[in-house]
Amino acid sequence: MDKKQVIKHLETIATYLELKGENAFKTSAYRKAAQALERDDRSLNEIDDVGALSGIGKGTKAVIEEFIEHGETEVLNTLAEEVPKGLIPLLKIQGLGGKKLSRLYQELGVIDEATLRKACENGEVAALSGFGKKSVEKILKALDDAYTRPERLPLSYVIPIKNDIEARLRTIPEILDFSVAGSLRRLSETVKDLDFIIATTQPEEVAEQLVSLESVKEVVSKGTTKVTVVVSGDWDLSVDFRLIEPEHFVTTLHHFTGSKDHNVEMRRLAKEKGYKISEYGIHDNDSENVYTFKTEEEFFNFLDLPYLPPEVRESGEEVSIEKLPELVDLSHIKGDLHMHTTWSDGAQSIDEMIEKAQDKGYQFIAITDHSKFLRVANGLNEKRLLEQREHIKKWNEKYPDITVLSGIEMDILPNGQLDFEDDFLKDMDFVIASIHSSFSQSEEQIMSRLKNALECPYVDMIAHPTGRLIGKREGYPINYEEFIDLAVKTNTIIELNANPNRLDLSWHWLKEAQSRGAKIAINTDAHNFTMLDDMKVGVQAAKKGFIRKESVVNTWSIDELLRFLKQKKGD
Ligand code: DGT
Ligand code: CA
Ligand code: CA
Ligand code: ZN
Repeated sequence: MDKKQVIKHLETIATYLELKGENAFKTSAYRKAAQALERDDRSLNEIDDVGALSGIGKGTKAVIEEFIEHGETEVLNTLAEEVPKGLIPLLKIQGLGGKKLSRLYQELGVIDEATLRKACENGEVAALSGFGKKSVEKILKALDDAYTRPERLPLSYVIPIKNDIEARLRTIPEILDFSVAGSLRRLSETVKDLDFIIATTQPEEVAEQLVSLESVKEVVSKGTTKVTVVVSGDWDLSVDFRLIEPEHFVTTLHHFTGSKDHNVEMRRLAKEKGYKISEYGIHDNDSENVYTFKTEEEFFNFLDLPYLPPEVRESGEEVSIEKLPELVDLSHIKGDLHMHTTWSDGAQSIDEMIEKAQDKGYQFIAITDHSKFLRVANGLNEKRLLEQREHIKKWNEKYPDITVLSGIEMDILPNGQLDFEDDFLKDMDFVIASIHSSFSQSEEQIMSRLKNALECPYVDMIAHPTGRLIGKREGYPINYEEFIDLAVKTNTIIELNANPNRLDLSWHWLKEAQSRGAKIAINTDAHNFTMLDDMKVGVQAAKKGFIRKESVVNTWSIDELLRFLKQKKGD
């Protein structure tokens, strides 16, 4: 249980009360309590008595304590029974907050997607004061966007489903080995379906267990070599399981990892050498011999190739690369240069984040909370940032085995101004600049904002350079080449944001950035403990862009990194 979960719970109660049409006084008590927690710099564990915070009264204190102890509360459970279930997903529709939705519910009897559509189409919504024709159009468009399944599902949607399936597969004793394959194993940004390869000598038993997995909604086919099911969730997702005897596992895994283009090139290469590749192994052209392998590495080596990690198996070019350089690997990562704490909108305190980083064996991290412009995230002004710097300084003196950089994720304002003056920035250990506002500006305006940041000698890195959310938001328009070249010229680090929703810059442009001489940092932008683990996905995305170890600044030693940062400032 962390602070964010409590805050979210209180806000949910407020929203439900609002939907129900309760008086504003009651609603705002919960909002105020949530804000009080958000404003406080401590984590949940560090607050002895929540009732002592201004903004939290007796009633809300009791609710908070009940939630911390039981993970649920009587208040919300009761409200959840009173408010129609179909209203809740509608809260996510752009332009419909609790207040507006409450009126649609109270005045027009809207209780779910269908009734909302109907009320939009028959003119009832437009006739409601404060709504009008324009807002009806917007609502209908937003409904279409939210309820139409995209043809390909974003990575962030399928990763938890994959993890869940893997956890189940581990419990089936007849499964001797298994792996995800297909586009997800190659870390494509979006996927059509999931593919798993399973080694077993008892395919009937395994097939039986697969179709009875909890999340399975529909069985498309069930054989002894292949089982296809549809698993439910926000969207339906099809999953192919291939069942194969253990000796053919590696070649089957390679085959169904793809990509198709990679496989075509592999088959061409094998043919040149007098072989034929199939799921079952490598076959001699002029005899009955079939070679099988214990690892994919052996398989590649048999054809005189180095091990090609799944992420690079894409265009087919990878098969003919003369010498594959040492690509960045999770084991190379020595630190994380972008994370948030309870001082802004993170769930854990500075100390807690540092301890977690130590568990990961990191040599260094940067604490980079939001800056004052980002008020919704409780961004830090100069005064609070100075306080934070003091806190971190003391920490470093006490525990010298990990270096904690005093950083900031500073907003680049809509007019291009930076949120802090140079004079203030120059004493920070690590300055990130990023855009969180006015995404609809022209490419020219956006580029001029980025340029201001890049040209500031105290800005060390640009975070999530395009602002995209895979499958959800395109991001603001940037001129990639110009951005990369200016980053190189000014020695500014380009981030690969490892959050699976972002992967920003994308691997394609990272590859270009590396070839133009850019320095890259792979960071999680963690807002809680769990998100620190996104480093794994980030490194996979970097591999996909053929990013070498030395291009990634957080594979360097802390001394090397500090030298680089010092040089950049010009001292
Ligand atoms: P996706 O599902 O569109 O996101 O991308 P993949 O690569 O996962 O494609 P999928 O699921 O159709 O097939 C998995 C891999 O199996 C694919 O990358 C290449 C390999 N493969 C081998 N033989 C065939 C074949 O006959 N058809 C297809 N579609 N794939 C094949
Ligand atoms: Ca697939
Ligand atoms: Ca498939
Ligand atoms: Zn951030």
